[in-house]
Amino acid sequence: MLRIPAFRSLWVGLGLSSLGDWLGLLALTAMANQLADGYAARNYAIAGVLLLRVLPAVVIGPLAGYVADHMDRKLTLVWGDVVRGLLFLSIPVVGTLWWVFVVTVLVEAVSLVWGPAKDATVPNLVPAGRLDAANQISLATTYGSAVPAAAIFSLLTVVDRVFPTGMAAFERGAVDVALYLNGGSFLVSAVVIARLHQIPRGPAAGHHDQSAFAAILQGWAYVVRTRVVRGLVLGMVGAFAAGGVVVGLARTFVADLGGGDAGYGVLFGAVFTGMGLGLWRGPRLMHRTSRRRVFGAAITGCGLALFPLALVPHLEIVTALAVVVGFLAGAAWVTGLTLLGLEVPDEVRGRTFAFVASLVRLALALVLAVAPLAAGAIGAVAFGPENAAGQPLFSYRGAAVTILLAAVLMTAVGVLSYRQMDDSEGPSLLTDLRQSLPRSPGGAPAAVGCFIALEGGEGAGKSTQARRLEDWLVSAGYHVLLTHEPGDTDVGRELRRIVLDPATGPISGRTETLLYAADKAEHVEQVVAPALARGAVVVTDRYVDSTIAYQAAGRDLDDAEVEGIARWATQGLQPHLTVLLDLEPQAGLTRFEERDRIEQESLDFHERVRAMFLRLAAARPDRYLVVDARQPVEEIERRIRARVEPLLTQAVREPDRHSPTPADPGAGSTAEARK
Ligand code: Z5A
Repeated sequence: MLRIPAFRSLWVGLGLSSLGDWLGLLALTAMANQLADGYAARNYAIAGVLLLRVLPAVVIGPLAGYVADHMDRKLTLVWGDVVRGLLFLSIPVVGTLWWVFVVTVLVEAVSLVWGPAKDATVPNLVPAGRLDAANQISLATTYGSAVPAAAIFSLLTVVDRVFPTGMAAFERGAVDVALYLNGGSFLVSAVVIARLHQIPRGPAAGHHDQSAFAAILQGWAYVVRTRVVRGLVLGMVGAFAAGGVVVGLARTFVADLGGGDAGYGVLFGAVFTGMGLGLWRGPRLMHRTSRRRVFGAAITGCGLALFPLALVPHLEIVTALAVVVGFLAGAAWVTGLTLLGLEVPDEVRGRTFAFVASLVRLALALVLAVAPLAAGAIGAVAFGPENAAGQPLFSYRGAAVTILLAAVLMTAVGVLSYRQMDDSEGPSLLTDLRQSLPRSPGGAPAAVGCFIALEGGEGAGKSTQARRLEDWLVSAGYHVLLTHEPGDTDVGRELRRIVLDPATGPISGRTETLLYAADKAEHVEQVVAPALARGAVVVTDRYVDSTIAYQAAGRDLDDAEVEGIARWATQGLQPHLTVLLDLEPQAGLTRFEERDRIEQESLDFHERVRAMFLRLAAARPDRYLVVDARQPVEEIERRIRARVEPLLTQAVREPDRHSPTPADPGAGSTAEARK
């Protein structure tokens, strides 16, 4: 997508505006905290900022959509950025709480127009078929920029503390610097967008929003009638409400735990890092569980994680828990959105989305108003036996207690929505989740014998080292089987011909995977397993990692799926050691003149293969030896021997290497050469 220059420019503009937006939110809440006096007032000031961010959408959302549709789009985008930039720059200059509030409302109002104008522009810049991907990138950029914003904000506050003189020119130190940076990022974004000539002039055509009133009525009727959607909406609204409590009270909560603005920034970043991970990996992690179950379970889990978050008075633990809460919230969010898209029929989908969006904002606005009230009213709670200093053992301030209430709300909402939506009558949720967990890459090494695999790209020297290893082992009196993949069985030879002969021509990546898997199945069943059972040392030239590297990374297939197929084919049998001979593809390919089907692939293909080999090795250093294959043959051999030697305890060795054992009758030599 980013190879399309026009989209790339818009994306840069969006990234800068979003970064500025998040930085602004952090700076404004921190500033409100600085400008207000007293615990309750600080809570109100921060909640005021957050409330004013949400409220305009509820009140003027539909109007903003209308304005966006009826103004020149490019002007809207450029001036939207300029106005927001200037507004942010004015905050440190004016420096009063009421101006913070005014700017918050004005910035939000401008953003409400800017957003739809930007969304309407994307289809003009990218081909229709790539619109999905463009929207995904926009979403990831909008929310993902919260993480660098949090990092910048934390860094600024730390610098401010360590070198207070460095920011002496700014009245409120790091907060002012963040606001200037923020204003600047909007202005740069305006320049980037102004130079984009592909944006059509004039107002957007053919885009009409339904009135908020009709949307609410129709959406409401549909939601009330449909059980699943009811559960979904309940879950989303409940989750956002509970999330609003946490976000609204986070600054004072961090202060209660002894943290400052840097701690607040880190906590903020932790939630969004978790959320990003949840959006990205959450659904995949629970891929064997029905989406409806995942949704309810993730919200319940989120609620449960909020309990220790509220109760454990350590900022480090709270930050770690924030990642978990963010992850589960992200997983619930993306699952909820997908479910809305899938479960709600086309003709009411738009209205339902609009309904959920309004309801969520309303809920957010309500809790942002009520949470600080509750926190302020609760003040402090202390109970339990007194310690030596005469203080009660447990003592919590209003923010923690209110977050605890949010935990109760979120857990209850999660359970309720799970019950409304559960569609799997058979296995329990636990069984479902257990089956979804990523399994250890399948199986284990054999109990007898010793299994060594040599892996690496073309020309890395596997065959050379395999032969040398065999010679050394035989001379030491071990039963050795030297074998290779593909093609060391009758069926395998046929399969090898198909997959490697250039005359085969192009075949689908999946077909290729299955052909290699069939070769492996036969290889393990007929050759490897029987030799290991005899106590032999089996040295194989290539094994499962080759499939993950060539078929998954090379052919761009899902690595977990390809690995699953290969592990299934090999009955989970793993090598005791995999020796990876690492060599740049360019160097390896020059070691040959003739090229087979795979060797003919592009350099990029071989680079991906190499990266995957290295990744697999990095994940299990105990089971891998990575050797730089540019070294002399003898040096590589020495390193392999040193690593293999301690692994030979389970292998059968002849007392007198010149006399064959009864288990291997007839063999004058202990080597079984097969290649
Ligand atoms: N493949 C797959 O896609 N999926 C799978 O699951 C499996 C395989 C199992 C099998 O080809 C192809 O199948 C392979 C992956 C794919 N890709 N391709 N193409 P193969 O069995 O015909 O060949 P290979 O496994 O790729 O090995 P190779 O290309 O023959 O290279 P090698 O065994 O690593 O290297 P070598 O034969 O020992 O040495 C090559 C040359 O380099 C030779 O002249 C040596 O003298 C020289 N050499 C060796 N070591 C050195 C050092 N250290 N310095 C300098 N020169 C050296």
